[in-house]
Amino acid sequence: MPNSFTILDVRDRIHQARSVTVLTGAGISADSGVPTFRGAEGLWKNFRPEELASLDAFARDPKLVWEWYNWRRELLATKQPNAAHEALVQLERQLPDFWVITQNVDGLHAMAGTQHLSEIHGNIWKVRCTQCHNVCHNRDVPLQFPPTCIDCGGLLRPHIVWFGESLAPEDLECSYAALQRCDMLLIIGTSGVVYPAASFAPAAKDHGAFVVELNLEATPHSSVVDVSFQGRAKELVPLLL
Ligand code: BV8
Ligand code: ZN
Repeated sequence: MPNSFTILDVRDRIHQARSVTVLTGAGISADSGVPTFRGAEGLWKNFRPEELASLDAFARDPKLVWEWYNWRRELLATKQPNAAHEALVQLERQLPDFWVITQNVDGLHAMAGTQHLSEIHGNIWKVRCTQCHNVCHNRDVPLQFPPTCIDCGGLLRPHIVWFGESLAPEDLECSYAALQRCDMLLIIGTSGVVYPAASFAPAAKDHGAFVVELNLEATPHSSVVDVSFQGRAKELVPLLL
């Protein structure tokens, strides 16, 4: 799709929009120093996410899975939101109806101050009991193994949606409601390979939304969206203010 629009045209269009929804992926946190999943540095300590981010892996070797998440928590503990996260907080304050759907589990949108937020793959700073399903915040780095529930003594797991697990119904409801009501969808820093998030752009388009992609490179979304800009999120997103 030729870029007949400039990023400033998109900025003007956003400020006239009735409702804006944003879908973010690991690329928006890359500029905070958080490794992406599938980029060059995407290997998580020589493990592929699909290998360890699964119920089978946790059932088979909870200690290894917790070692991997402890490594990621330690890495994330020093990371801060960047100009892209902060620009989205400003947009939320300026616009009448604004919702962020993130695939990221790093908690950086919430840390930046985004209020209308669905963390559809969970949050690495939350743990869930495998017995009583109690969810609570936990920022211990490292979390001592085996982490046990204060209420029932059950083994705690990361409160994260693993491959093969369904997303939380309330997150799906919120996401689809935001995709259906928006007249503009921004897709920032996602490779568009993981479902159901990869189906959100066509869903918004089916409801007449104008869809914009911001990414370092072309993705499967690029042929679906109305306009695609290539560049770093921390440089492009602030131009929308
Ligand atoms: C589901 C938590 C229903 C983990 C994640 C077989 C069996 C079971 C399921 C499936 C199957 N085959 C397919 C599926 C569906 C599966 C799926 O989609 N698999 C893929 C791999 C094909 N999906 C699921 O399993 C989902 N559940 O479908 O439930 C169901 C139930 C049972 C059976 C069937 C169906 C659950 C998916 C959630 C998985 N959990 N995360 C953890 O983090 O520990 S997914 C993981 O990938 C992360 O959340 C991540 O956010 C997400 C997507 O990746 P991206 O965010 O896009 O990151 P990526 O590195 O890929 O791309 C970064 C992008 O940024 C790049 O484009 C790059 O160019 C760009 N970029 C880089 N730097 C910058 C930048 N852009 C701008 N600026 C920069 N500076
Ligand atoms: Zn419990």
